[in-house]
Order: sequence, then structure tokens, then C-alpha cells
Amino acid sequence: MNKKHLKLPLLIILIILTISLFSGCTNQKIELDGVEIREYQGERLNSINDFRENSIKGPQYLEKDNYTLTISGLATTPQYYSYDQLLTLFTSYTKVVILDCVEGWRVRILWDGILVKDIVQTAQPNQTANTVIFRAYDGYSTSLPLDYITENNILLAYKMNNITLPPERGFPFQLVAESKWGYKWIKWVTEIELTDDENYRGFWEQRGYSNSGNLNESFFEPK
Ligand SMILES: Nc1nc2c(c(=O)[nH]1)N[C@H]1C(S)=C(S)[C@@H](COP(=O)(O)O)O[C@H]1N2
Ligand SMILES: [Mo]
Repeated sequence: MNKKHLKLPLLIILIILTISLFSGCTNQKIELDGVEIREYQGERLNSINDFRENSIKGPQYLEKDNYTLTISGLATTPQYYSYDQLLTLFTSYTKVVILDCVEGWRVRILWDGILVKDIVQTAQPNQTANTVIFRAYDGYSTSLPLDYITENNILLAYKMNNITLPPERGFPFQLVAESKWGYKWIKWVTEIELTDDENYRGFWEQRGYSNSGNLNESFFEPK
């Protein structure tokens, strides 16, 4: 073959390489604002990149400066908190918790967050409030018993593996609903509503997933 004949195959290979580079053939990594830790107290942790993105409307991009968390419903003093207020007014806690999705994957992550019960207390819930409805920026919602949240010190997380939650993972806050299926781990939380409606059903619960969401039970509602 002379030089002229080599040019076309080379050009084709170059085009294929360029297309695959820009079309996601390469593993799409989330940009992080630091180095995530992968081990905590002798335990291996999963990576922020081990999650599968399966949110109802894809990743949401909330701005820290425009963010408000509303505490509403059956409460004497509804509250509105900015991102900075939440991180300065409330004590932070750390725990390693595994998220299990109904699709069959799980991730073990170190979470930093504030206690939902601390935030809720500042709104002075009525005696009749027994359920907490969480609402998110993408229209998603879910609910959990107030007792579950209080007794298990449930976190509203702002960091995972020591890094601020990236948009894809729920910035500014994801609920760490330990011992519950992944669909209870609401991301991009914007509202916490106190109610006496124990039968409220969130996005996936309306579509047949169990309202308790207990990991040790089937996620399909027993009929
Ligand atoms: N706002 C919102 N939160 C959500 C969802 C969603 O679609 N929207 N999906 C849930 C489901 S089904 C799972 S398994 C977890 C997964 O978290 P990840 O998307 O960060 O992997 O997020 C949960 N939180
Ligand atoms: Mo899920």
C-alpha cells in the first residue's frame, strides 16, 4: 500500500475515537469538590460514582444562595432556613449507612448531616403530628413516621465521603433513611411538612411500593 491508501483508514479511526470520547462511551465521572475518603474506622466505603442515576427527572441543579428549606404543616411556628443557617444553627453528626435500591444495587457511604428531629423541633410540632412528608425540587415526595425519624436520629445529609453532595447526589440535602429502601432517601429536599395523615403516599408509594419502605420487607405492598 502506498501512503495515499493509508490516509482514509486513519481518518476513519480518528473520527471514531473522537465520537466515542464525546458521547459517553467513556465512564462519566461526577466532578467532586475534593478527594472523597474510601475507608472509615477500618471499613471500606463505596464511591460517590458507584450510584446509579435513576431519578424521576434526572439530576437537579439547585443554587446554594437561592435555597430555602421550609418546615410547614401541623406546627406552631413554621420555619424557613437558608443553607448556611442549617449548617451553622444545627449540630452535625456522622455515620456510615448503606443505601439499598430496589433495583438491586447498594452503596456503603459515610454521611455528614444534621438531625431531622432537631430541625422539626424548632417549628414546635402539634401533638397530632405523627408523619413527616418530604418534598423535593423535582416534584418527588415521600413520607415517614415522626417516631421513626426521632428514635433513629435520621440525618439530612450535606456531605458524603467527606465531600459536599454533588448535584447528581442531591445537593444541598439527601435524607439518610437508614433501614428503608432507596426510594425513601429523598434528594434535593426543599420542604418538611408535619401531618397527621399516616396514609400519605409519595411518588413511588403511589405507584405500588410499600409505604413503610422497610428494607427487611418486600418493597411491593402486600395485597
Ligand atoms: N428528589 C428525588 N429523590 C430521590 C429520587 C428521585 O427520583 N427524586 N429517587 C430515589 C431512589 S429510587 C433512590 S434508589 C435514591 C438513589 O440515590 P441516587 O440517585 O443518588 O443514586 O434516591 C432516591 N431519592
Ligand atoms: Mo431506588
